[in-house]
Amino acid sequence: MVDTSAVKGALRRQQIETPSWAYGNSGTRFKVFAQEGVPRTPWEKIDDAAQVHRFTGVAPTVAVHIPWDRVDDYAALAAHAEERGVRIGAVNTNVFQDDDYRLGSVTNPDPAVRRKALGHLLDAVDIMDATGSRDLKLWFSDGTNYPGQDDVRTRQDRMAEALAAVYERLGDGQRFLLEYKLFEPAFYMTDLPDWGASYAHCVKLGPKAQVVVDTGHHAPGTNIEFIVAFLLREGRLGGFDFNSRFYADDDLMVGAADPFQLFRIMYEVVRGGGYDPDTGVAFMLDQCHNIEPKIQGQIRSVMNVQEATAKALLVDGDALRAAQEAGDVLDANAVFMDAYNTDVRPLLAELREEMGLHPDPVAAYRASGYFEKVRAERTAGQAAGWGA
Ligand code: PSV
Ligand code: MN
Ligand code: MN
Repeated sequence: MVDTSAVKGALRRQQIETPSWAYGNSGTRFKVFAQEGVPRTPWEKIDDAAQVHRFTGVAPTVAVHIPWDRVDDYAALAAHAEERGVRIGAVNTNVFQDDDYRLGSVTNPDPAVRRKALGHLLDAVDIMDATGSRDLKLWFSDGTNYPGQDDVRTRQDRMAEALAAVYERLGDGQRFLLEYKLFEPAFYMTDLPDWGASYAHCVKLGPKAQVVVDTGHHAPGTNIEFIVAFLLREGRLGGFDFNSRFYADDDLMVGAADPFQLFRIMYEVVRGGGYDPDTGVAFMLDQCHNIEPKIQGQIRSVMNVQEATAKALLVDGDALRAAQEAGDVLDANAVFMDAYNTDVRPLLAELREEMGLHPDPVAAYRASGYFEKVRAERTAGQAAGWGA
């Protein structure tokens, strides 16, 4: 039997990080449907992120993305976050937007471009110093479109050199999370295409280099929970970028496409100790809300992660082990599925009330009038030319 008060205790201390870029106008490369009332500045993105925490109680940090969230004074931005009841989380780098990066950033054949990209990564660590962030998130769009376009091995050498320089620069209590992605924007070969490549670079460098698993960055059918179990066992799972995919890197709301997969992932996290206090596994969202309201989309996503976590915590470990050791395939599977099939929404509603929150965060947010208020302010500002 699973002790539900222990489950509630574990859920109470959950921390899910939301991304600043989810609050602004962003979307697919075909069309961004601009929404009224979205934040005009990094300060306003933090204001919106604070609402997600206010109504869920489990989203106390917000990731920033440089230069999208460039400000003059990052310590002031961190202070603004604290004032709103949240903190700045991971600093995300951006070496994929400038024309200079046509042939790559840190793996570019041109040493001047490589220096520029590395300079940006090192500047991002300065920002971490100012914000007090622990994590630097590194995602590279680097790769090639055509066989023979560039030398695969040499590009690995360039990648290793850049990562070593960033690693060197990390201070105490700082680490980098190295992301991988199968394809896009590079279509023939990506320089960090899978967890194995990220992992190998991290292992060479040391414990401050960790792998981040973006759930949208794998080939269809990939067993992501195996990757999670493996990385945790090796002490190299730095965290997640959660989102859903139906086809490619869709960046849809986590738990929308495949809630069962999310449950299986969270089960391996719990099983591997990744949910223990101070484990260092960062639970981040990396999503875009192109057609749905953004703050509500984030609240819904946070709730989806909570539901999957609750189900994972409800797996009866003793019963599961007993069935596994007895080689009872069907019983073992039944124990697992029992947890997945449990409706955890009443438990979460109860937990929220115990935390002093409304049991239905989406309804409470809608009733709060926050969005109507900021939409009026932000639209008036835009009309008067006071925008960012
Ligand atoms: C691009 O694929 C991407 O979605 C990566 O997952 C990054 O984490 C994110 O953009 C933000 O840079
Ligand atoms: Mn990501
Ligand atoms: Mn992505």
